[in-house]
Amino acid sequence: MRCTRCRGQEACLEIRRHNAAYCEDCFLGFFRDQVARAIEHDKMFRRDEPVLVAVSGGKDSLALWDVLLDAGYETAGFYISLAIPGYSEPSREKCEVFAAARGARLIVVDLEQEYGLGIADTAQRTARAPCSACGLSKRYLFNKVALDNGFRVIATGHNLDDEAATLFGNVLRWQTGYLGRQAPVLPEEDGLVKKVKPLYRLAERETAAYAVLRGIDYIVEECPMSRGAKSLLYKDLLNQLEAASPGSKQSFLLGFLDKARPLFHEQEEVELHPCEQCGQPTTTPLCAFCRLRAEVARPRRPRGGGRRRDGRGGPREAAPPVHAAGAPLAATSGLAIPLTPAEP
Ligand code: Q46
Ligand code: ZN
Repeated sequence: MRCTRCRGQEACLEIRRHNAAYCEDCFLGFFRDQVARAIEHDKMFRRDEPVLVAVSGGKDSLALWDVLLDAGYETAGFYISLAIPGYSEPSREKCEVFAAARGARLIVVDLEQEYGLGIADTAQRTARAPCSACGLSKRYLFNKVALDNGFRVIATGHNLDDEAATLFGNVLRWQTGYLGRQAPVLPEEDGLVKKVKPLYRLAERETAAYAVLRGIDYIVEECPMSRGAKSLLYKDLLNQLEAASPGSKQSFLLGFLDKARPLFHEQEEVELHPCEQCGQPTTTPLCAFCRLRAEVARPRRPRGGGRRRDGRGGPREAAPPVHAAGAPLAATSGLAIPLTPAEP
């Protein structure tokens, strides 16, 4: 099959939702165009605005950082070490090697060493699922580190598959609050930096193809905590739909953003004020992150529910409600996707 763009070269990747197939050069051009289109169409950031890119060591975030560096944007990478055994070390190394090879700045925060919140340990010490503690910590640190380092925009590598799966999950449970906030751009507001997702028009296999063609060494293994995550099931279901009807994922997501999201977007203003402990914006006296730290620092009760000999004590108290908690559905897949076959 010939490339539908240049008509000269043999195509290496078919993109059925666009009714197109591209050679390597034209595919890279297509990928860059889609990112540029998202940045401009959704007014994500200007040429002169520095962007903090959240990187995990996976294909999506490193592809995003690469495409922005290549386009001449001023960026720094931001990696959070989650202290997940067998996963955090190699993923950090991928980010460090990527940054060093390009002479780019990488900011690293070690959640365990700096905040006492290694994800595996935090999940054990609290009643939380690991992804809940992880999502909460990431949201907090994205904002704090961006502000501390003079960035007003943070970009994440969420792709079309991630966003469609998140949307599917939110629709399945009619999470109207989350539906109102699902967007490729969340604007800056009182103490919160702007959050953008420049890859939301590109499928997961396209970010994998871009990473392979650009020689990016990314971590292929998924985070071990994502095993059994609902988002993976939703991605499978949407992939089946896409195989039978190319373009379904894209029309599901873009149609929602265009026609339905405004219906869920809450008009009511939420009042943010500084957390009494750390100063980050929150709706409660202490922010969720500070409450999580306090919960983890609390001495552990003895095994067996901690019931004392005098009969008092009893089972562990329920965890306090946490502002803006909830695990992100976007457990990124690190599948090494072959370049040639049609979409799954
Ligand atoms: S990194 Fe964190 Fe994901 Fe791992 S612990 Fe869950 S949320 S699965 S994107
Ligand atoms: Zn706080």
